[in-house]
Amino acid sequence: MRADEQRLRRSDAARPGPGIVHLGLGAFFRAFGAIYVEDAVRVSGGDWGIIGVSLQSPSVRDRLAPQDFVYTCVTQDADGGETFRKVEIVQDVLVAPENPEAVLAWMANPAICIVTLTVTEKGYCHDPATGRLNLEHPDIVHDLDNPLPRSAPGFLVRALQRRRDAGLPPFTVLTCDNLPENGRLVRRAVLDLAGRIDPSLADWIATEGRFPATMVDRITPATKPEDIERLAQKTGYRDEAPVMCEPFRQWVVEDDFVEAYGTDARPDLAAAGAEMVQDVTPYENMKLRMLNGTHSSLAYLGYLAGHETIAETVADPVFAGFVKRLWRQEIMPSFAPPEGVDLEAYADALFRRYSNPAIRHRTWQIAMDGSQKLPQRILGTISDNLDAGRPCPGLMLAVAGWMRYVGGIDEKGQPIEVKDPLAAQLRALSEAAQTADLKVASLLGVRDIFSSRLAAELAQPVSRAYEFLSVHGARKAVGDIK
Ligand code: CS2
Repeated sequence: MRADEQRLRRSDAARPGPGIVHLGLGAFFRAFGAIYVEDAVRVSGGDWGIIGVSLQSPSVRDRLAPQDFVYTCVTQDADGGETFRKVEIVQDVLVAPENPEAVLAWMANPAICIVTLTVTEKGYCHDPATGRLNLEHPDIVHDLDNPLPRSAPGFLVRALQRRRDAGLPPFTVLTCDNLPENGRLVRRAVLDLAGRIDPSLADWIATEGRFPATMVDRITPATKPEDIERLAQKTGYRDEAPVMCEPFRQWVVEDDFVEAYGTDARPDLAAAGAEMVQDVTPYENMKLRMLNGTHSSLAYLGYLAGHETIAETVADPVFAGFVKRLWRQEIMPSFAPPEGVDLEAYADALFRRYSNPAIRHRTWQIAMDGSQKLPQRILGTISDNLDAGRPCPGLMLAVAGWMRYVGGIDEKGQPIEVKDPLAAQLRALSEAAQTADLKVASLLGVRDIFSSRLAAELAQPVSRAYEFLSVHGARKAVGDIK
């Protein structure tokens, strides 16, 4: 840190009291949910300060604490313009493994009315193929017998238990993760766990608890060290925890919050631009399939073709044509859009967002955790296309691309650092099989990802795509999809 550099400091503005605990304080929520909540408070007031919780690592807390939990949200336009916003809504950050009791105490605090989550797809400890809680997950096994939990479902259940025992209403559980019917999924996980700890607690949560579904959208690549240095040079102050994001943001929220708090159950999110609706499903399908489904398809095939970022991938005319065809031929026909939404315009806007050269969103980052992402992003669309008798060679190629990727060797024979809860199992399955057909059959046998019905229907087309990928490479395979 240069001697003349000032550390980012909190302003003298009045701090709203805490009203929200957020589990999983990563870059996305700090560029997204925190912005909406701060805007809602600016317009309509309310004690909606955020207590952040990291469930794994102390790094975010260690970066934010010296600057009193204030940080910069850097919005990056496609034409190179940037805006810097100082965000002050986060009031504290706890590290759960260091002090789970402190986390539970905040979640059981009467001032807290909402617990939001961005714990990624794997953080719900559920079985992706069924949506039910994985009772063999090591953190769930621990949390069943320990009042001081490790998992997100564990913290939700134990905190709700304390609130029930103290005669307090529950908090609203507001998930902000990219999962279909995310509210119902986290409710199911909480009830599955609570039911095994105390059935009367599960009944209370089922009756009094609220788990609204939401659709969240803002492209927020991981912050890199060079981002921190460049920001310091541009602004003259040092921020060790900035977040980088695109200008676009969209939050669609099921308006179903704990009734005991009445009109004070939530911040005025609509005043901040969120859409409060009765049913998020059409918005979820649109976003998970049109954005996340093509994100993952481009991530695996783009990475194999040697493209480092999404912007570089869609700058390649072969991939540009591929993704535009994916939207129109294989994804848009598979679901009913939200009322009044023009899917052609939505797809065009997505392409412009992907093309933003300022957003250095790595294919490797999006490729993470594919075993937890594929079902809702790609396999659901394939299933619906198969039911409708609609060919979907592009999505089959995307699945083959994922299979090549988890094999751990790229097209130049270099190792791929595969980040996935099932990485070791997937690589072992791939290595143990000698032919394309056998590799595909082995990976299709992972029931956490592929149902037996889908595995049977994917075997032939995915094997063919995998074979072509192995011989001709990703760029030619993508170019041949018509
Ligand atoms: C991305 C998402 O990393 C990924 O899996 O597909 O984080 C994506 O950037 C967001 O859902 C965009 O809203």
